[in-house]
Order: sequence, then structure tokens, then C-alpha cells
Amino acid sequence: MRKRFLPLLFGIALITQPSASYAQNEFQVVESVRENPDNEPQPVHPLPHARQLMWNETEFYAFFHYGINTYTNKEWGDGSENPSLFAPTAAPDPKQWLEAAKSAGMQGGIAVVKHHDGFCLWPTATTSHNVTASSNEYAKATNIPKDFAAAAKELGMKYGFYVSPWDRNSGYYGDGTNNYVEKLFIPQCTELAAYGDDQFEMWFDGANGGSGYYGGANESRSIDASTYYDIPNLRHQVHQLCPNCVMWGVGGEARWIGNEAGWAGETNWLIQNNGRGAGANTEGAENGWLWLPGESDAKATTKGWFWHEGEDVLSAERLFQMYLETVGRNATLILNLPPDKSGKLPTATVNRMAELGNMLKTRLANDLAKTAKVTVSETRAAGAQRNYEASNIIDDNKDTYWAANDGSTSATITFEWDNVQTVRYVTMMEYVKLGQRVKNFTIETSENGVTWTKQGGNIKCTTIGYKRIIPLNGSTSSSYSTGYKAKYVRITINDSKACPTLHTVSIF
Ligand code: FUL
Repeated sequence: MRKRFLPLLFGIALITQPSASYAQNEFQVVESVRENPDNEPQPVHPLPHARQLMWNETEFYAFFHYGINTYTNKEWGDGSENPSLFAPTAAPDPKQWLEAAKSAGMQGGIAVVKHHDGFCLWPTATTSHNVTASSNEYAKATNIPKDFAAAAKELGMKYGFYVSPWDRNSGYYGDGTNNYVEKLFIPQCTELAAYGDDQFEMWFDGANGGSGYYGGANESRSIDASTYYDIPNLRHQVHQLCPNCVMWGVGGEARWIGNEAGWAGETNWLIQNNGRGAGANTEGAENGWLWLPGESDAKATTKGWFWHEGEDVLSAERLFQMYLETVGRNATLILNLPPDKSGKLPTATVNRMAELGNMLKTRLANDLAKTAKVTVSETRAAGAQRNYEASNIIDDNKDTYWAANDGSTSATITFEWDNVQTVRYVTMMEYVKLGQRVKNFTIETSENGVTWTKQGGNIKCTTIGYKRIIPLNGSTSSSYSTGYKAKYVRITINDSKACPTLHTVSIF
């Protein structure tokens, strides 16, 4: 094959390369022209799957814990609950849930449709332990996956479902056979996948085993989570219907950040050494072999994941801090908003979400970088269809990027305005399609271009990844108070696994 194409390729080399360089190593030159006409940097492995990249872009989304526990004042039902205990006082209203999430600036939501108690919030064929078995009229007509998917589509939001692998109702669970996984778990996920081929995430909690009703056995059962759920087959079944659906947690395509308090490590890699439950970690692993980005799950309210009497909502300031400590640290944030017994979010939650949305807009929406002149210490040579100019950083296009030359592991990017600005936050995004690279950076401001002040306090300016937001005063809890006067902002990349790439920098 190679021999046959050699004369043609040789011709290309003659046209595109200066004679001195092709003469040194003609075949290598030919190969690189053929394979990398755009002169893109070599990827740094491991790399994300397309669905994982799309998932990362969802950034901030809601969690809705609603189910039989909403009516029994529990966090974990044991599976023995009579279905009639699920008794909404009005028709559950997923559209109202998602509208509140949207007003907070969230891009989507995940609805719990089966928790550990095994009660299904849709008319499933897999078990009678579902909404249709309740004597309540609103319950009988409930189909959360159907209504949630429809509302998300109407509102232009992303959506997905939480389906608990652990099922404390089923007599099959952990009975020493494959029955549970074959007859309930995978068919349930497949039923859910059929509620919309554009789902972005299916949520598989790691809690498993222990005591439960288990079809009346009322005993303790344990399973080996590394093999029991037949994950390869589960993924296959779901991805056939929903190719862009990231299988979270037990599914092994995105990891738990390792706490439920709404923070990720300041250093945080999108890669890890272990999949599934074992990969849970605040920082990931610099030399991991597997793309496994982190998701932080946290509560917006003061009590449980499910709604309880006397529930209060955290302040917008506290929620903004969580945002900075998760989305701003290269993780995604799934923020829980529990609907109450009426199947709606309480007014206090709705109002707080609007307040948070306004705060995000005030603080992180007016991008000053777009009005700046951007200069860089070096620019990679353009290829046939692509250039790597500094202006790509502020063009609002995630598919164009600035890149340094091969062999460079440091660089500076400087923003300059005609007039002095007040700045508080710097947001950076690597072009992670080619792998996560940056290991260390510095941010400085200057009013005159001569004297520079290092910003960010004691924050570890290590990884960037999909997104990093640095509050310049070094505080995530009171980040807005102190602004800095600057005619210049300079980002210095001090160390990187290979030549750095950035597709966006924003300054607020
Ligand atoms: C946990 C579960 O056990 C909780 O009930 C809740 O659903 C939370 C989001 O995940 O592991």
C-alpha cells in the first residue's frame, strides 16, 4: 500500500515543504503532511469519549429526589413500603422543577425515578412495585420519566434519570443468581433509555447490599459490585438507545467527587486510575490511564436528599461558593432540589434559585476579556484549516484554540485594555479534546504593565482542565467583595504535560 502512494505523497511534500527540510527526512515529512495537515498538537492520553466531552459542557444541573420517602419522612426506605404511601396531594410537576433549575442558570437535571426502596415512579413492566399500585389518583397517573423528558425538551434543557442499582424491595436482589440484573435492573434502565434518546447522564449510586425487605425475606444481602451489575452489558443496552448518555458512578464513565458537601480538589484531573466506585476522588490522578471526570453532588437544602418538614434553603452566597468550588475546579455540580408532598418545589426553593441565577449573571456574565487586546509569548504555526492565534481564546468558539509549539511547556497570555478595569475572576478552559495538560500557572494583574501583582491568594493554581475559575482575592466564600484595578491581566503557564492549549479565557 505504502509503495503505491509514495510518488503522490512525495509530490505533496515538494509543494508544501521547503526543499532543505524534506531532503533531511523525506518520508517523515510526507507522513506528517498527510496525517496532520492542520498541524494540531499531538494528543496527551487518555482522551475523552465524545459523550464525556458533551457531558462536561452541562457543567451545572439539578438533582430531584422525589419518591416514596417524600411521604414517609425517610432518606432510605427499606423496600417494604405499601405503594399507597406514595400519595401526591396534586399532580407532580417536573416542568416546575426544571423551570426553577433553569432560572438558577442550570442546564439540565436528573430525576430520581427509583431509589434504594425499589419503588418505580413510572409504570414499569419489570415490577408491580410502582406508581400504578398506589390507591392515590395522582400517583396512578404519575410517569416522572415521561413528563420530565417532555418538560426538559420544551425548556431546551438536558435530562437524565437516577435509577438505584441497589433494590431493597426485590426478592431477586443478591439472591445468588443473575435474576435481579437480568429481569429488573437492566430492563428498567432500558425502559428509561426509551424515554428519550438524547439523555445526557444516567445516575448509578454506589450504595449496595445490607438489610432490606427483599420480597419478604427481611434479611441482609451482599453483592460484589465489581461484577454483579454486568456493566458492559448495561452500557451496551443503554448506549444503543442513548448514545450520548454518560453512565455515572457504577456505570464507570464519570466519577463521584468523593464528598457530598459541594467541593472538588483545587488540583483536579479529568483522569483516574480506577473506574466505577473505586474511582471516587476529589483530585483524580495526574497519571491516570482512564478518562473519568468528576461530578460533585450536593444539597441546596438543609435536611436530607428527600424533602422533610422544616426544610430550609442554603443562601445564594453559599451556593455560589459551591459553584466556584466545583464548576470552578474542573468538576460538574449536580445540586439537589427536593419537591415536597404536592410534587412541586416549595416557593422558597424556587425564589432562591432565581436569586442564585441573578448572582451568577451579575458576577460571571460580563466578559471583559472580549474587549481586551490579547498577546501571547508564542503561537503555534497554522495548518491548512486551522490556526492557533491568541484571538481564538476570546472568539466564543469552543472548537478553536490557542496552542504553543511542540516542546514548549510554558507560555504567557496577556490581556490589555485601553482603560483600567475592575476585575474579580479569571476563567480558563483547556482544549481537553486533546487531553488535560496544564500542571501549574500564575495569574497577575498590573495597572501600568511594569509592576505586577500575583493574584488568587493561597489557591493552588495547578490544574485547569475543562474549566477553572480563580477568584482573584483568593476566597471562594467572599469572592465578590474585593475587586482589583487592572489595565493588564497576565496568565503564565509554568508547567504542562505537553504544549498547552486554551480555547477560552474569560475575565469578570
Ligand atoms: C447516596 C444515596 O444513598 C442517597 O440516598 C442519595 O441518593 C445520594 C445522592 O446518593 O449515595
